[in-house]
Amino acid sequence: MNRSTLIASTVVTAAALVLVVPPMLKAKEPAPGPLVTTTTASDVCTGIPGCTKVATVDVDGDDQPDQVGIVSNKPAAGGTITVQVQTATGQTMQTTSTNVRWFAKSPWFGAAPVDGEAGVELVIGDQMGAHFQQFRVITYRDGKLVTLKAPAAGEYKSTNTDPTDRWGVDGSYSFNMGIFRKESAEGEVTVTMKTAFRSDSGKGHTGQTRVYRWYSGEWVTVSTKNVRYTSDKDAFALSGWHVKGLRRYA
Ligand SMILES: [Ca+2]
Repeated sequence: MNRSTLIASTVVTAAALVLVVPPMLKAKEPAPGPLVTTTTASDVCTGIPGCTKVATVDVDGDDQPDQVGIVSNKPAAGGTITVQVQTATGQTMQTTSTNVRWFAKSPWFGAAPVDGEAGVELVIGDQMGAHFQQFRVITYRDGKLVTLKAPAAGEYKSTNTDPTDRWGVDGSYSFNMGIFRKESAEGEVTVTMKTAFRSDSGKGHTGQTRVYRWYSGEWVTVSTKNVRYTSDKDAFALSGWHVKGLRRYA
C-alpha cells in the first residue's frame, strides 16, 4: 500500500465511522430539556426567516444590552418592516410598521437616545421620497415596543395613511428640515425641529425653529420662532438628523 492509498483508506474509514455513529446516538434516550437550552446560543433572529440582527443595545433601560433584529417584506412597495427585540433577560417583543415606502438598502437607521427615558430608541426607515425621509422611532414602554411620536406631529403630512407620528428630515434646494437633540448635564432633554423654505425670489430661506422639552413622558413646546437664513449654506446646514449616535441621512 503506497502513502496516498493509505491516506485515502484512512479517510474512508473515518467517514464510515462518522456515518455509523449518529444512528447509535439517536437510538439513545433524548437528552433532558434543560441541557438543550443551556447549550444552544439564543439569538434574536433564531427561527425567523429573513431576520437580520442589526444591533446590541439597551432598549428597555435596565443597563443590560438587548438584541435587535429586523425583517422587511417588500419595503419599497407598501410592505412591512418588523423590529424584533430580545432583552438580556430573555423577553422577546416585536412591532411591525405597515404601508412603508423605503428604498434604501436597509430599513435600519440606528439606535440612540431620543426621548428622556432610560434606554435607547430604535430609528427605522418608513417613508422615502426623492429627498424627504420619514422615520419611525420605536421605544420601549411597559414591556412593549411602541412608537415615539415626533413632537411636530401633524405638521408634515404625506401620502402615508398614518404620517403624523413620523420623524421627518429633508435636504434639498428648496426645502430643508432637521432634528436636533440636546441633553443637559442634569439630564434635561430637548429636541429642536428646524425648517427652511427657499424664498420665492430664490434668495434666502425662511422657516421655523421649534423647541420641545421632554417632560413627564411627553414633548412639551418650549418656544416657536420664525427664522430667516440669508445664505444657502446656513439653510442646508440644518437638514437631517443632528442626534448623537445617528447618521444625518439614510
Ligand atoms: Ca436591556
